[in-house]
Amino acid sequence: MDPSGRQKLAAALFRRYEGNPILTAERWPYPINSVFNPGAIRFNDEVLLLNRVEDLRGASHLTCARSKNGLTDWIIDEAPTMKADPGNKEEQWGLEDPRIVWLEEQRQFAITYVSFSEGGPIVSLAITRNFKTFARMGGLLPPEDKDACLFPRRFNGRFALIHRPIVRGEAHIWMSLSPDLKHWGDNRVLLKTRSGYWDGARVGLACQPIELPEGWLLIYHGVRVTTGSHLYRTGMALLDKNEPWRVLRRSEEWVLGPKEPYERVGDVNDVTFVTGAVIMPDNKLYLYYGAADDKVAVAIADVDRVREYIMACPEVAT
Ligand code: BMA
Repeated sequence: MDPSGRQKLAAALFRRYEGNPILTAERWPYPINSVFNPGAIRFNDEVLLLNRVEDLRGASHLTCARSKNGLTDWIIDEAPTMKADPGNKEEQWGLEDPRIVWLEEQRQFAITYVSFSEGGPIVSLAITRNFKTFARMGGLLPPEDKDACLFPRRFNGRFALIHRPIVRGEAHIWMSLSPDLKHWGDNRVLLKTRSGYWDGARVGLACQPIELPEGWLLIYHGVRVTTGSHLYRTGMALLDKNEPWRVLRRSEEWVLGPKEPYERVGDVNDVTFVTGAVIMPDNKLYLYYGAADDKVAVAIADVDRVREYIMACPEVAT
């Protein structure tokens, strides 16, 4: 496929749900400032969003919302589902940006979220079966680290974590491996920022990795810094199925970026920040994202079109 054919496919890949935004502070069961950046998973035949909710002091906690069709009739927990523990220095300034994955071996859900510790943001892990009680497993790696998710299973005996530490001021996506979800090593850069591109300033994982016949679809955010704002957009890469530390392909262009008024204007303007994905029974990919850091929206793509698109993206030299 020539680049202009591919760019056409990229521009038409996602359709925004016409009822966006789907969750807002105005329609929340208790007083809050904003709701955004939700983890998403299918649970008991529903779509479950674990939302980042910013309270009226400016600290975040996590609250569940559930819907049968993933679009309307959301049932929202009446009180915070997972709150920061005030006695725990790891969580001093709240909990943010969860990603959810089903761990096949443990038969439980793993939630990787950002804890705001004394020393800066760190990636923490919690395990749950029911999204009511959560076993906290603590911080995984030193600050400053964000945008993390596990894969559903081990590779060559080890769990793999995608995350985004800041190293020498640079914000690339990394992968680390662990035999036990506690001791992490073999840290390596997975995907770098591309200077001059839309993802030149920062990159970070978006939602949980998605398994396709071709490999793991890595959806990520990229940032361009302009005189007016930080533009947060979404791109894709393809990782090897058995050795996900090998990047096979990467999109040149973004597939979702701030365009609609609810994405352009909010607490932080010009942000589309994807954190959750589900594949629905009709083979549609629903991407859930924070819009302008104060509401939740959803964009929908056909999984077969996504596969066609990522296979049309340039191969990455390894
Ligand atoms: C990132 C994170 C996200 C936020 C985004 C845009 O660094 O802090 O929580 O949505 O910036 O402001």
